[in-house]
Amino acid sequence: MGVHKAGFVNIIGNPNVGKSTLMNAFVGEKLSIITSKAQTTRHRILGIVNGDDFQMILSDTPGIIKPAYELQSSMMDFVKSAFEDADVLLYMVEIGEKALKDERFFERIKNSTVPVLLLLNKVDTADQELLEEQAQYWQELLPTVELHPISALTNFNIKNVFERIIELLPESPAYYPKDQLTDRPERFFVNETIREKILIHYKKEIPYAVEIETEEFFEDEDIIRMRSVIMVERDSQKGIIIGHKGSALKRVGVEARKDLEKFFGKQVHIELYVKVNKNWRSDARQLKRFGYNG
Ligand SMILES: Nc1nc2c(ncn2[C@@H]2O[C@H](COP(=O)(O)OP(=O)(O)OP(=O)(O)O)[C@@H](O)[C@H]2O)c(=O)[nH]1
Ligand SMILES: [Mg+2]
Repeated sequence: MGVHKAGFVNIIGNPNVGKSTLMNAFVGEKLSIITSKAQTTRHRILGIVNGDDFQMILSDTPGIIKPAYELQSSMMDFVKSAFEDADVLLYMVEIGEKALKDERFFERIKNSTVPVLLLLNKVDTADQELLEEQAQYWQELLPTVELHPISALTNFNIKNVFERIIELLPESPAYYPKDQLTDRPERFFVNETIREKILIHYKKEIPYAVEIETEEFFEDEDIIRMRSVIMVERDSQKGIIIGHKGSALKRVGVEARKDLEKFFGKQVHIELYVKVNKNWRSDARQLKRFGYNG
């Protein structure tokens, strides 16, 4: 019998650098939604990769920002918790970026007592000269940290980083059953899939004012029936979400259904409706109900 390794591998970094793309690449499933907009991820989401002699428990986290309202503070609490229980930290930056938006987080990375891998992402967008310049910049800022250029999108260098993480994992029995992929229930993925479509199709503040709650989730033999409510903060936002004769909302429903059918491997029926929930983003009680309690 060889040794068994297991541990928490937490991905942190600025918004939009590719944290969720990396987690999905490692897990091989679309656990985290991905869009071109910042603040796509709002929660800490576990993605578990199991092998015979290892269990890698990845955490995807929200991008680091200076919080302006209660929801964002809760998002940053998820990031803080990811510092606290990490066995390995993956600090992700992207080509062209200059240091972390929040100095205190950056100091924590610098002074980390657990191994940190600095992942320079999106190298598919850089030529050799830019890549070398960026690598040098980061290596000077964080001289003790191991740097790996990667592309989470094209899988460049992903396998090497994966193997390096396994080397760094502590000797430990598994924390979760070996067939478990995530800590999140099915409804969470329904909510997130709908939110992804809203991030993609609506402009400006709308996606940030939206929260989803799946009220019903019934699994039959050959179909899953679900009903979800899209909450917005104001009446005017409700109209925008629904669109002319319901066309905008319908598009969200159709696209979410397609993704969820892939995710669950089953036919899906989804009913969507929109409700105004005034200022939910700043209401501690509401936030708690929606699972933002850090
Ligand atoms: N060219 C390129 N684009 C990438 C790469 N990795 C991610 N992206 C793109 O970058 C954007 C953001 O990706 P996400 O994975 O959502 O980034 P994130 O860090 O999780 O973002 P937040 O959750 O908002 O903090 C998406 O449009 C991705 O397709 C990469 O290696 N190369
Ligand atoms: Mg994300």
